[in-house]
Amino acid sequence: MAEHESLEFGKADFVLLDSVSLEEFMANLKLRFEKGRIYTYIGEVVVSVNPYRAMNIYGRDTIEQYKGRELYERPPHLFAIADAAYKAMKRRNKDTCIVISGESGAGKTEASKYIMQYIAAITNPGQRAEVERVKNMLLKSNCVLEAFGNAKTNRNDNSSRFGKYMDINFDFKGDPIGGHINNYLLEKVGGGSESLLRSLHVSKDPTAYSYIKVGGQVKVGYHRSISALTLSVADAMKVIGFTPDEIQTVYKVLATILHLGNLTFGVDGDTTLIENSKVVAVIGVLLATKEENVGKALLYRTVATGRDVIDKQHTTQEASYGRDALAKAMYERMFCWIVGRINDVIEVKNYDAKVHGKNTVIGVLDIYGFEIFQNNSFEQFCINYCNEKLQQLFIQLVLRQEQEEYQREGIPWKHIDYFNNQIIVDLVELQHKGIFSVLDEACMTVGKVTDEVFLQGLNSKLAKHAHYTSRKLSPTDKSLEFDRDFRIRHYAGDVVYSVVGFIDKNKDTLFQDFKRLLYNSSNPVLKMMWPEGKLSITEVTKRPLTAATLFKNSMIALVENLACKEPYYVRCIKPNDVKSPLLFEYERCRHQVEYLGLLENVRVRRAGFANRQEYPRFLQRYKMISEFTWPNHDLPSDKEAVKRLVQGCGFEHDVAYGKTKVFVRTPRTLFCLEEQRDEMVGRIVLFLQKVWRGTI
Ligand code: AD9
Ligand code: MG
Repeated sequence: MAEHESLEFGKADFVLLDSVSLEEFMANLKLRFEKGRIYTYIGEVVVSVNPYRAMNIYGRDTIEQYKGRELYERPPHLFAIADAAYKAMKRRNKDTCIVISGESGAGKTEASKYIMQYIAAITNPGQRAEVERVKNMLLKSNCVLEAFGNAKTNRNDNSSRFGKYMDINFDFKGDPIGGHINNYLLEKVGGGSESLLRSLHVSKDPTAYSYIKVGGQVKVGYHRSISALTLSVADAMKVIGFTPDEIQTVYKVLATILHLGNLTFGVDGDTTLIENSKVVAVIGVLLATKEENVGKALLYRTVATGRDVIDKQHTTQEASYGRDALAKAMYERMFCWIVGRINDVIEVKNYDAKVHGKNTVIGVLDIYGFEIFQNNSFEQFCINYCNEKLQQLFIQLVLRQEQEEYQREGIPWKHIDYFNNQIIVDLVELQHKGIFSVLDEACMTVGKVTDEVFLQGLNSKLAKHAHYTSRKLSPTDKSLEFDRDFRIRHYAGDVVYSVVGFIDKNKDTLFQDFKRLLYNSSNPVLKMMWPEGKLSITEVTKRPLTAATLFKNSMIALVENLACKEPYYVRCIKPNDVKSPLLFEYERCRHQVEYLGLLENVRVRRAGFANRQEYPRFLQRYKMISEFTWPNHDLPSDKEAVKRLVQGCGFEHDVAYGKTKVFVRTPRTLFCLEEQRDEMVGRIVLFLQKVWRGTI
């Protein structure tokens, strides 16, 4: 029996469940996980459970099994979805995207890597050198971005601290010719790693740097899994085309950041001063700028008052704040610069659409998953908002796509309801009333604004919102602190956010003096990272957009971009919190199944049709099981021939005939067809062998 029908491994498609209940769904998910079947379909959606162990299912032989096949012909796999996206792109000239979602540690990044590997493996059969080069760049760029953009959190040892959307462009032959990466919000606070230091050769003693405290909480994290600049990453950078100077500059930026963390400030009378001036000298050398300029930027701020420009001295507190902001900004800027350089190298070149036809795209989205920490701040708020947006897109597209196809093909359809999370998306992003707007407003307020003022703003604007609360609005709720916390009821669960730091993180608070300092460096690479340092103090008038607004705009653009592509989904589930390959924590998994809306997904799918295929394709695959169609039919159309075939098998009740496609309601029918086909193919082969041997 084919594996997809074997009861031992459960149902390969949740649509096949005898009845759609949470219990049945969970029982199937658990059984399959325990049997090492980590992938299961809901129609064309792949549900994946993180196995937390190496699986022997990604090799060359497996790739060969999935190449060019239809989804239901093989056991569920990421490769099948990658192949489906690729086929849609190649056969139908469609731009497609693969959206990978799930909470932190659920396996999104791993999935995105397997998908990329699959696409790389099945393309360029002609071994064209230029295509090989592009493929190599795309794969290598992943490794570099991960080195700088991932970090250990308490949820995931290799957590993506940035969101990544990567477009891969294909030529008319279906071979990759380039790509483009968009990155979203690099989180600037993290844990600590010793390996950074080793790789930087700055000091063998990690405790020598206050930004990195081994095993402890860190103020500012640059460590990423910064074994980052280990040789393999530097190598990958070299292959991508980073020059030795550029790589050196990256080292220097990282070293600067570490040294900055060690700077301490003190006072002498009215004067703020740097206590360890040797460090300033080191930073001066690293940044290729004068030591006194570094010192001045750290201690003073240039302000324009009317026509005068004066140097205003920082308090020690302001100076420490500036120092930390500089360190964070340098890391972020470097990361964006790296992405930009990679894009320069991988962008499509020399492709003339007039000659070669439109180039098509597969986008792969791997973004930070929904997360709840002990202390949730602005970063978690943005990350979780992003997940709300993607959930909204899923709702719209899964429904829209189904409905549109039935309409096009002239097949009747009944509507199924989802929990619609639009209300939460609005709570965050709505103009004037949304949380981002309230935050921006607080940041515009003249004078000293505090995070508490922001919280008061929220309380007054959102008092009646069903998904928002705070201690003021709900005085008996002891889990919320006065003047500090608010709680959002997200689609994926409740999260308490602390407002501490929201205002600072939202403003672009890097003093202009630092931008000028870096722009005036005699290291041209560093200078390039800070173009706005060119502006003199009197020229800087415009307030930069806030982090919230930038993030919101980038999310809206992302969703618009995804919405115009044909989407494929991977829904990742994290089976336990202890990274165990054996443990299926029932409650934890049930919660994810619920908030991901997987059950509704099954219902929509069952109400509709599990499979649809164009008539000629259907015939080509199954014609051998009917005497009317084998080896050829003499009916007026392929549609008529398919009707005869289906009648002959007794499946009419399960099938509808659209204009260009036949729709099969349940996967079981499809599996039956597959089995009959297997049997016939077997018989035909046997027959041919006999003919060959002369025994017939
Ligand atoms: V986060 O939102 O970036 O924090 P992800 O990306 O969802 O998260 P990731 O892909 O990094 O999670 O997976 C976490 C860990 O699970 C990996 O480091 C692997 O150790 C493990 N994992 C995930 N998927 C697989 C797999 N298919 N096979 C084996 C896996 N191990
Ligand atoms: Mg990740």
